Amino acid sequence: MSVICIQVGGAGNRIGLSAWEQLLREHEHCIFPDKFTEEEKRRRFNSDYQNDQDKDEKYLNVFREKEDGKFVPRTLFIDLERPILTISELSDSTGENLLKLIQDHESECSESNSLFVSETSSVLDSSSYTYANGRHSSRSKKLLEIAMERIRSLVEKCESPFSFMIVSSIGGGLGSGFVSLLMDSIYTSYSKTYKCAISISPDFENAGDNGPIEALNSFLYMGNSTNGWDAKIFMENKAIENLCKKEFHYSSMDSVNELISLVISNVTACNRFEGPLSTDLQNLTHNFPYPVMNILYPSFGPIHSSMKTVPHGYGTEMFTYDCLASPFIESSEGYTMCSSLLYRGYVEPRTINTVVRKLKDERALKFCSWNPSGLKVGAVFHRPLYSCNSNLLNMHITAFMLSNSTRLKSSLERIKHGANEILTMKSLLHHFHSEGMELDEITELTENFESLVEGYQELNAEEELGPDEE
Ligand SMILES: Nc1nc2c(ncn2[C@@H]2O[C@H](COP(=O)(O)OP(=O)(O)OP(=O)(O)O)[C@@H](O)[C@H]2O)c(=O)[nH]1
Ligand SMILES: [Mg+2]
Repeated sequence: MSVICIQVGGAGNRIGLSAWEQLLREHEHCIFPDKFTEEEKRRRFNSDYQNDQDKDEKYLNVFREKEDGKFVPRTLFIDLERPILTISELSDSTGENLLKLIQDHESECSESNSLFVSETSSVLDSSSYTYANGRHSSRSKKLLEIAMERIRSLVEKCESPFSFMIVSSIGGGLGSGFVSLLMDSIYTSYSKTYKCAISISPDFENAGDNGPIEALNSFLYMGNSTNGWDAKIFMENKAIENLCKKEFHYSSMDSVNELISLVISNVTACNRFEGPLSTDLQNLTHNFPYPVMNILYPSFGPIHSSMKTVPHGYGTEMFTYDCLASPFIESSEGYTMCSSLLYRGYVEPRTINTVVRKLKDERALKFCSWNPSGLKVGAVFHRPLYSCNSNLLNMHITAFMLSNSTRLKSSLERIKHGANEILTMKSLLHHFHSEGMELDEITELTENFESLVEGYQELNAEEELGPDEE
């Protein structure tokens, strides 16, 4: 199944670029076969583990081959202004190859095939800033019109069934308001297609004066979560920063974006690679006991500094426990409703079964009592590959997990707490109203958010009280 990945807003575009660099690195030998010797291919791409790897065409689910034999990512970059393409401090030659791929495409394609959607005509202000503006301004409506046309064109170029993925930071006006408008529009036009949003919650507690608005934007965006999209993969900048600080002893936007790009690499891995336990994006993110509570947080491991060497005797079990110990939301206790675990690299299914049994026996995942076996497992042959400038140590196996857990209640409570300051200030709500947002809409989104957070709180409370046994 092809994946059309749409990045929105400043953060969305930066993360998107980092993610596409990651995807290109993992398929570079197929896109630029002449640049690699057979030996390099074997070393970099684990081809020992897969027969006829060059003939594997699953990468065409994310890269499209054009009539002239060149490749282009199946993607759109949406922002009010066309982003300036720069590679991050952690990039290597793959980053440069990605820019060249994109620039070549842009110089040759017609406007209707451009990967960039922007609307710079009428208004001077280059920021939408609030959910209300991002969703309701005339500029956003124009942007939506162009975006939907381009999406149609991307869809027409999918030879196989396809799915949508949207990436944005939900603290920005565009990343929250415009994205919710776009999600509604995509839902209306492609109701049966699988759709998943990757939503990055900003660290609004440390965002200074913007903090309360960013929290309110996130609140309203999450309140729109009953919009028919199949799953929201949710993570917090602060938690990811802390993971960087813990292992690399520093954190930067690039290092945070690198870890987020690994989420995108992992959720699409089954659509791009073969494996001994095959599954796909839809299967990994689609077993919610309560359809409205369809939020998943990622965990990934091992996150080891490239300054280290691979610890001796490191096995599948340790990779798995490393993954569990590195959630991309601020950690708290909770009960898991359902989760999916994905191994990358060469792992024997027998070993996976042993580890999964151990996880269950040790109750390492603390499942809700009514769904003690809510774990799906997948495995693909190819591990993620890191840039030579990366902070991350290349490992021969990685583990990635998506979980829907009552742990998410703390994240939602944080957003609610941050947004409350404005929700109780009439003057600021009036400001949202003046940007085109009806008070009824604010009330509806508030109620949706409240019932979402209450859902997680109630399930957590029930488990704490109940006969908590598997
Ligand atoms: N992870 C990550 N977060 C970022 C990045 N840049 C900004 N952010 C966070 O995301 C929030 C939203 O910023 P943007 O993505 O620039 O906002 P936008 O979606 O473009 O929306 P407007 O500019 O308000 O129209 C910021 O407050 C930051 O907390 C980035 O590169 N990576
Ligand atoms: Mg912006």
